[in-house]
Amino acid sequence: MAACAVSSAASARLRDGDILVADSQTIFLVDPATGDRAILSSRDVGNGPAFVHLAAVLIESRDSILAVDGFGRTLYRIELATGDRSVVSSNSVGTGSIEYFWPRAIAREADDALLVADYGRAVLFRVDPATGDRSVISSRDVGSGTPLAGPNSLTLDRSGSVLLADARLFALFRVDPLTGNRDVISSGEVGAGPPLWHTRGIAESASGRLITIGGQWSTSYLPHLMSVNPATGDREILSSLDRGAGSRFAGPEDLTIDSNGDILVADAAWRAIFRVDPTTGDRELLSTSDVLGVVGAGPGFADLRTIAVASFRFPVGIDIRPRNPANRINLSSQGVVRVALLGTADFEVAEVEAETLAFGPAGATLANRRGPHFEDVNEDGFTDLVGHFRVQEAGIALGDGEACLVGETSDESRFEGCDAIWTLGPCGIGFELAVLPLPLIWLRRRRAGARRPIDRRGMR
Ligand SMILES: [Ca+2]
Repeated sequence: MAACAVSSAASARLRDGDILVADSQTIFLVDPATGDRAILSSRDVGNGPAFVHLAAVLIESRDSILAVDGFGRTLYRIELATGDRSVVSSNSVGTGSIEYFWPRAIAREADDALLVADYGRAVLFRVDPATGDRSVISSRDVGSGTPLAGPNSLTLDRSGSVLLADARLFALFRVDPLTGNRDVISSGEVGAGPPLWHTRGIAESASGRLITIGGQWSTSYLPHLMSVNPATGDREILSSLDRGAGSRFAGPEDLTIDSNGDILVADAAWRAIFRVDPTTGDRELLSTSDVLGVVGAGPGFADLRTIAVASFRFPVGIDIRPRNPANRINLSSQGVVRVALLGTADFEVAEVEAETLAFGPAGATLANRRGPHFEDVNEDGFTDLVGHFRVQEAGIALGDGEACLVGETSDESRFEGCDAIWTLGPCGIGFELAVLPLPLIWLRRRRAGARRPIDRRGMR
């Protein structure tokens, strides 16, 4: 146990943004700021059955995580304080009509039920975390649509649908969690663009696009990140040898997206974690101790299999356009939208760090230099924080039904509040552009006192 003294993260509690990665037989905690690595659970750290070949990890709380052992055919719970491992579900713990063969992916539903994708069985299970009992949600015999062949990654989208990457079919699926019905989101037959290839890893970006990994080092179709439109299945390469700066990928195995919207990629061949800019595709080394160099201290990785990131934003109330129930947002407006962050007995808005406030998918920061002001907009006796955010910086898209405000308090707790919105198209103007001759538009805008040129961003 001597080696553990320097490398184990005894009495660890997860903080927002903490990164967890797993080698076949070791789970690491990685500091997102420094890249420092510590072993949370392994043959030498923590008691309980030894891992055989880990495939996925899931953050359960600040104090515990779940891990899927693919070859071990077991779902474990790991206590972070000790690294101790206990069996949550296996072929001998919990019941089910079909046995695990090669479970490889895990996600958690809103009611805490677990979803486990079995690559070997081509089955999606729902697992009771208390009893370990498993039921089949989707398989060749359950649910309609193209049968799965080799599901190896899964996540839930904001509506609660299951998103799943199939490494044998080179396809992304959406699975209805109630019926098990399967829709192909993108594949050789669905969607245009560069092909999916040995698909692995899946995550939903802040803008709603799906990010997955494709390509292989040993082929001419080199490893890359693919960005997929979830409505059309259309694909574009987001980061690759030809797109984005930084060290190329060698063997990316899994990805996740942190609360800043950055894509975190576990590369097994480089034994490195990359942080990828979702806009430029630029790749930055976040943690490694191998041929690419040294970023972060602590034991090195051996054969990175999977990656997850902690996200613990606590919910708060906001009111977009306070006292205005319609919450209309004119997307072509050059103006600002007022957003009130609602104080409560448990949440004092005076504790909020104003510069951390970010509104909308693109994270607009406060528009006015003087910062927010404080008033009780809903007259409940608790002071609220009112800020202004530029519509053009918020990244809200036509048809979005809600917008969210995130931020941090002075003790670095992160919070998030969302409110319904009603987007107005490329403004009244966008519609008129399509039907009115240009001089008339010019006249109307002059009459309206508009001095700015027509905003082309609003014309899509
Ligand atoms: Ca109030």
